[in-house]
Amino acid sequence: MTVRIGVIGAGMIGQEHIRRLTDVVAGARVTAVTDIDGARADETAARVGAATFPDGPALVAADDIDAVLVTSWGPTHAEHVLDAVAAGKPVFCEKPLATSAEDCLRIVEAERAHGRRLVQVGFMRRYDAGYRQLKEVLDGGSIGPPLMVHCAHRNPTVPDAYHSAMAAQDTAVHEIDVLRWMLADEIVSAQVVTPRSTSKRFAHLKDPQIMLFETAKGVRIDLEVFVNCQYGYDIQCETVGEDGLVRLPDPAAVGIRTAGRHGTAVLQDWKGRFADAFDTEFREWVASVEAGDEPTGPSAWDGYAATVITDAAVRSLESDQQPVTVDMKPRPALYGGLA
Ligand code: NAD
Ligand code: ISE
Repeated sequence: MTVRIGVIGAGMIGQEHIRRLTDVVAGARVTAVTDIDGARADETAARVGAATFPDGPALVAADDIDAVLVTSWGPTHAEHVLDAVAAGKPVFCEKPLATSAEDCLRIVEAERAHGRRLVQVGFMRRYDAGYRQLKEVLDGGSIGPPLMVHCAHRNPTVPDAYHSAMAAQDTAVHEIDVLRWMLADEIVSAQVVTPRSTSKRFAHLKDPQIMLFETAKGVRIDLEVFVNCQYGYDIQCETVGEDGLVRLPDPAAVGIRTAGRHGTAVLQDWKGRFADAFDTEFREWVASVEAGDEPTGPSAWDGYAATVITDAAVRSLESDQQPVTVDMKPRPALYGGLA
């Protein structure tokens, strides 16, 4: 069976995923596209031989769409995901699941009422080979119980619309998800402190930021988010345990020796850094839809948890930079235990 996918939002990542579903992932076809920019929807649909729909609700309701991909702006995610759940269709939603904890909980409740999982959230780092190796080492126990995690998330630059709260909501949210999964532990408090800001961007943007998280088991996480670091896209993660440490590998790159120097190029964006992770993420999601199984990737609950934790980080940043307790509801049985 070929899974017929309808895409809501044909912007930057929508185009990436449409290309991936068309050229890379077997067993899937993009058969419908909608975008509030009608010309963009028409041009994209024509390119892949899909139909154009006037809006999200019409696309979700169409009988010949098996599954839905939501890649529109964050504030619109909740309505499209809720429509898909109401129609009983599997839905892959790019992060964030929704922009408020209340909307995330509405999705969780709708899915619980449906009785099985339909929603997967686009936290692609769980599919990155390096993070998967990190988790294997932690689960294998060779470095002992984890005590501390040191991370950095650096972007060379960000668009003008990026504001200080987005360091947590848009950027650190990836570490928040992948560390909950990797450690199989819940984040219970968040604090954001700000060093001197870079002079390379607007004075109102607090960049870099240092985020400090604590887990239920007492693991301490420090995360540097620096989104105008200039030199490249750089993701670092080192976990220190009782008996050793494990570090995320840098992406493979040739070493170049020239003009008295030795070095490797640094990637410039998340598209290149996580290209393989995105491919694996969609292969596994399409396979689950094709088999009629529940998705195994990040759930609506994980989307809710990430939003509640980023809310706590933003409250810390915007108040007195003190630790803020994460106020999370009890986890429903539908979502099992922490992975
Ligand atoms: P974008 O602005 O480039 O594209 C969004 C598109 O959605 C636009 O074409 C817009 O016209 C359309 N749109 C908005 N609301 C719509 C609606 N209700 N119905 C139909 N079309 C609608 O944005 P983007 O950079 O592609 O980001 C989209 C989402 O993907 C965001 O939630 C973002 O956080 C997420 N994202 C994830 C990653 C990742 O690493 N996983 C990377 C980038 C973006
Ligand atoms: C962007 O939206 C992403 O999701 C990228 O993965 C992240 O690195 C970047 O900081 C965000 O702006």
